[in-house]
Amino acid sequence: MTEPRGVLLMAYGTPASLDEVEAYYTHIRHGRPPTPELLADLKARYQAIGGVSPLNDITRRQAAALQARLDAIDGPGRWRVFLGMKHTRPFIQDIVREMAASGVKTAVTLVLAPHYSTMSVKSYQTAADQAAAEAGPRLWHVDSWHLQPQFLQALAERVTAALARLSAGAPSDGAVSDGRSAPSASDGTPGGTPATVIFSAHSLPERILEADDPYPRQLRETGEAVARLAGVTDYTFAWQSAGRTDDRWLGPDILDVIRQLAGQGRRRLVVCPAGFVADHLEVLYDVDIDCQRLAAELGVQLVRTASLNDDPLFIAGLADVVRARAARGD
Ligand code: FEC
Repeated sequence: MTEPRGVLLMAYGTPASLDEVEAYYTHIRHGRPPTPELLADLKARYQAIGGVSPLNDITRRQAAALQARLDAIDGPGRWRVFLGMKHTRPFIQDIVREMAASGVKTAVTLVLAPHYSTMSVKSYQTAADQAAAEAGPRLWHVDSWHLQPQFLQALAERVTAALARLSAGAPSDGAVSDGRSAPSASDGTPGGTPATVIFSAHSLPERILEADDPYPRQLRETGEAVARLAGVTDYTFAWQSAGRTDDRWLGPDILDVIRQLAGQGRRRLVVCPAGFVADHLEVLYDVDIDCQRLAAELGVQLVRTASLNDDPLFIAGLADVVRARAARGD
């Protein structure tokens, strides 16, 4: 029988309870414990989204769906999907050792983040490489998949659905709070106010630009391709969720972009967090609470695109990425 090929799926990870937030935050900060103020602020954000983030559950569902999709294509036993987290258990390093111990000789690695940066995808790969240096397996990295066709299609469908919600005058998750009536035309441009789509991703320290990091360009390419597929011409880009550090972070920040668009008379916005593939804190708090609060203050209707989570089209795209990387080999 052919030996099973491994897939090392890697994701950010989230604390399982509020008690674990301090250790998680310390890990994110490379071992430096947060100040009491920073810790309290982060715990308050988790509390605001219900106490814990759904990220770990969703990530596990994504891994199971990827395994099922690969089994459906290549038959059971050909692939074994392993899941490792960057900042919580099961850590990437432990999972790489588990893979080696279970006899996996070669594995494709895939980060659940579409855009490559030395400060994001590369740091997952380094964690995996360091562990694999001890006893294997041989790792074939996928650097980025920001133009994968099914991923783009799934995002475009969500943009179209979000625009329809605006056009249908759906309640904007609390954004229209000043009593004005919601837009009612179906072409997305009632009253002469076109809808604007904001494609966003997690900000990173600006120093990534010194080494010509592809991260900003790849977000732009994703947004342009999704806009084309969805037939959208009015769109822009923004960075969100910048860390609470002294670094200069990539801008413009999404809150400033919302203010600027409102200042130009835009009253209907769609936020498409294209850098993320699941519901988690940066989406459920930073967009659904922070951006919505500002939109409400400004009298702007704002709808967020639904997250990809374990959407079958998206998972089929990930399976294609894995198989293409394996077919390429060394
Ligand atoms: O739902 C959850 O509990 C986890 C949500 C979560 C995701 C996520 C994704 C990315 N991050 C990226 C970069 C940074 C950098 C720093 C940083 C800090 C935090 C903090 C929390 C947090 N991140 Fe995160 N990130 C998530 C959560 N992130 C919580 C700490 C508090 C705060 O600053 O808000 C700054 C580190 C430092 O202090 O030195 C840099 C990038 C992504 C998207 C790619 C990926 O998923 O890996 C890039 C999800």
